[in-house]
Amino acid sequence: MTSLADEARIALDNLADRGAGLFHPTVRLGVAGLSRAGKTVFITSLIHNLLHGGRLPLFEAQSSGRIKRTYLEEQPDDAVPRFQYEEHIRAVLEDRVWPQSTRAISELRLTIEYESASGWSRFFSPGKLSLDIVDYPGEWLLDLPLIDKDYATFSRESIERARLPSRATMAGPYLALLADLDITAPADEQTSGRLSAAFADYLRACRADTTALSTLPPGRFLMPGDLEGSPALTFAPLPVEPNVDYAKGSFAAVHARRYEAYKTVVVKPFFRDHFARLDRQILLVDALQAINAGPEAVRDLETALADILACFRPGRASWMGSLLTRRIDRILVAATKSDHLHRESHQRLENIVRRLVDDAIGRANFSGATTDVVAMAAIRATREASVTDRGQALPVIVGTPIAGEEIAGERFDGETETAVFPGDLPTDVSRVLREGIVPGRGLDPVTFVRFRPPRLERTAEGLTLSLPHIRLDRALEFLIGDKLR
Ligand SMILES: Nc1nc2c(ncn2[C@@H]2O[C@H](COP(=O)(O)OP(=O)(O)OP(=O)(O)O)[C@@H](O)[C@H]2O)c(=O)[nH]1
Ligand SMILES: [Mg+2]
Repeated sequence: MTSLADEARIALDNLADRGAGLFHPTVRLGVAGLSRAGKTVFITSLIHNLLHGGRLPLFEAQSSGRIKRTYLEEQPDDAVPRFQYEEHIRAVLEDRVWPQSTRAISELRLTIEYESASGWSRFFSPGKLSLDIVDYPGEWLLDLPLIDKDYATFSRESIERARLPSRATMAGPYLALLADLDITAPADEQTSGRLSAAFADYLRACRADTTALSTLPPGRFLMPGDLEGSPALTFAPLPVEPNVDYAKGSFAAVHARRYEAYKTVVVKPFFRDHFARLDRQILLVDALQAINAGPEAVRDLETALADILACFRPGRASWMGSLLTRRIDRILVAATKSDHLHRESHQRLENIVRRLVDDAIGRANFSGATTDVVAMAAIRATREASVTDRGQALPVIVGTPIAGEEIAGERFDGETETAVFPGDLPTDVSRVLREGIVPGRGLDPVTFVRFRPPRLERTAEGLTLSLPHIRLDRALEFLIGDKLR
């Protein structure tokens, strides 16, 4: 029933989108990425660079001077809050702090007026393209793969993962509760609450910086929003058998029902209202953090990315597939924060991420969609330099580490600029996947300190220059360049 209604609604939405599109072409750009991957920063920098004519040599429409005007417009969806661009950009430019982690969905429309590249189209009228961009908490993305998964499968996978060596300690309290539980006994709310809380605590522990694990559904357990404490969030994976009818009111039956409710009230609306209407997709990946945390984190990231990519082009037979009347025709996978590396390592980072998503892209049958991989930094917080050590020139990056960050026992105050030797990424990609980067073997972890956003230089006339970036222009050209011809 829900599904039929959903389909009708999507079809209508898409018709409305299309109808409007005839007069006024729009591109709905999905910005996906696990939490902290850099979505909000990417959107903020993209808007700023387009609004202020940033340095974007590889973005042809801009570099050739064909863009006449760029402005923010009222967004098309009344029920979605506006992306707080002004607030985010003020934080970055004036306070030099990064935007807060995102707690809810928001949207913005950016309109570009341009002159067509071909003389014939120019004859008619100047072109106009609206770009609708949606931002949301990265945790929610982890939920999409649940849509086509029943409770028994979700439980089996979650429990297997919780027992992995890297996770078993963090999952200890949850696994101990499971060991004492008779899943066929009548469910009581206290026990259910304890199970669900122990499971959520374990997911939160997995996400800490040092472990940096990625595969952590359900996403709302990490970022509950206004659903905190509701029954749809009060469940946990239990060791249920597939295809068994458990007695009504038993733990197994109650938790299975709540899992289904979670999918219906949380996951499906998110997919329906957002993902089913996208034209283009950028998937941001913070591979450096995973590489620094070790091979387990890298493999975990690989699994999470494969699950996510599969949702971009689901098969027609699935619930998700049945909703899609539009198809994403371009997917860019972007390794973010490459400003933590010296230029020499960018290609290696790109290769590593390409390797991570290659299988998934092959499997997901993206025929008809163009895919690409790029190493990027939406906001470049560092610049490159070299220092001479015993007659040898070493490449370094220079930036202002965030107050409290440490390298080799030295604590930074948030004001002092520092040169950091960024370390090398290995050329052998399979080695990263197998062993990670092992300290003390010539492959030191990429020294990982977080830097403050850059201080913007001013021209002699007092104008602030646009936000520096790495290959944001290449990303833009891939994502919307063809729509501005
Ligand atoms: N140096 C550098 N750091 C970045 C860049 N992009 C993101 N970061 C860092 O990564 C953090 C997370 O970026 P966000 O854009 O907030 O990430 P998000 O994907 O929106 O995260 P959620 O909202 O939690 O899902 C920031 O606070 C910065 O510390 C970048 O281009 N360069
Ligand atoms: Mg965000």
